Amino acid sequence: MRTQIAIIGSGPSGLLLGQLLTEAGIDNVIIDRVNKDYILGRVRAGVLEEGTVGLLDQAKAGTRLHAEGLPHDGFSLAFDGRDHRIDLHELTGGRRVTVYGQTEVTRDLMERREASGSLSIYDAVDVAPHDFDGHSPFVTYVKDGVAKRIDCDFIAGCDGFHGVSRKAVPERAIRSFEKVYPFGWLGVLADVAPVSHELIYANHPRGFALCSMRSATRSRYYIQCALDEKIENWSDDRFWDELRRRLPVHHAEALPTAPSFEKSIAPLRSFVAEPMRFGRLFLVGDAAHIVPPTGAKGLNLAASDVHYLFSGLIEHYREGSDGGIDAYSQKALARVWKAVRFSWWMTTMMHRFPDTGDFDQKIQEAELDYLTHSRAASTALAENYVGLPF
Ligand code: RFL
Ligand code: PHB
Repeated sequence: MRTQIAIIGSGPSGLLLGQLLTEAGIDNVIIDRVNKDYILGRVRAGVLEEGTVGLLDQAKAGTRLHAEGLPHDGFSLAFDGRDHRIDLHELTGGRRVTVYGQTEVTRDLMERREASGSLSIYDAVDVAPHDFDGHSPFVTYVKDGVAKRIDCDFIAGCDGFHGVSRKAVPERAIRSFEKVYPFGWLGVLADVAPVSHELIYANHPRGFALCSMRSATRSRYYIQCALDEKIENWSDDRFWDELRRRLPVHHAEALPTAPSFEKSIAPLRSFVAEPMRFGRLFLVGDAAHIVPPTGAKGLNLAASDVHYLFSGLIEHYREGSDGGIDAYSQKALARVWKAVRFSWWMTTMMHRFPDTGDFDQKIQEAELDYLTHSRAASTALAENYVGLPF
């Protein structure tokens, strides 16, 4: 088989890139090692920047998002038993974020792809990119026991942190930067009304907590937990009790609860691989970088990578110029590092670190006090949270 762009990975970055290319008339094939239901079963991001929403519109996958997504004009930083509202809308001259689950983004993109007739191959085994250093790259995989090959012009490695694309690059050609945090997030999803109509990021002596949502009737909550915590030790009752303890009293008393239908623990990590292009292979999204979820940036960074790569590919096919492709890595990384910094900063400010001494604790308190009382500091937070320009 032959295509113009072979896309490894059918997560949000692969699907978004694929749909933008399809809409632009550029042939592409998506190959994933798991099936659609497995991908749709992953509960992850919930907050979309305006730029991400714009790209989903461009991919003609934004209709349901506009009907069902929840526009948020602000969020709360809770500490010292009180809420401190960050007014995103006012501080950024009218910008906002949209709360709409990654699962729904993925579903909308998959439906759009199916309607447009572009090919996706699921349950592919041993997917591997080849010869991206030369002019004739290809991807091999095994499907139903039969070895297959897709020849292409370019390969987009959209296969997440544990994918094959980054690993296919010779070690000497890639440099990685990593920070692993000494805690994780225990998250639950429950069909119950959110405790507040806006997100609450809480810093508490017992650890961080986040109150988020998926809709007016579905809530997503997280609490900071130890890395060796076992999910089976967390009954729903224990989770709700611990969450209540970390919230200001008025929220704790008002917290509606219900049986959870998803519960999982995610470790927190910052990771960047440089560069993001190796000949005719491009790394996109989590394949190239990971941020801790505190700033809600992972999915949005995947979207901005897609924007830069898509623009470069359009320039290549329509104008015969490789300027955009050549600039991809540098442009994407400039934005990635700012989001890595922001996510690290928010994580550091909002969590309790096991080895924090009295001095570090006082610095954290001073930072929160400054942030919530200085318009300049609140503005810096707000402009990063709503998303820096592409
Ligand atoms: P994905 O979503 O991991 O998709 C990669 C796809 O590649 C496939 N794959 C392979 N296919 C073929 N061969 C192989 N060898 C393969 N290996 C893997 C996989 O099956 C999969 O389908 O990467 P992508 O597309 O780059 O998307 C990135 C986002 O998923 C990620 O950044 C976000 O979920 C991060 N994130 C958040 N981001 C936000 O912008 N806002 C948030 O509020 C937010 N909250 C979160 C998050 C991530 C979390 N976890 C669990 C990591 C909250 C959490 C708890
Ligand atoms: C979520 O709703 O899953 C969510 C929201 C905000 C974050 C991280 C996750 O910062």
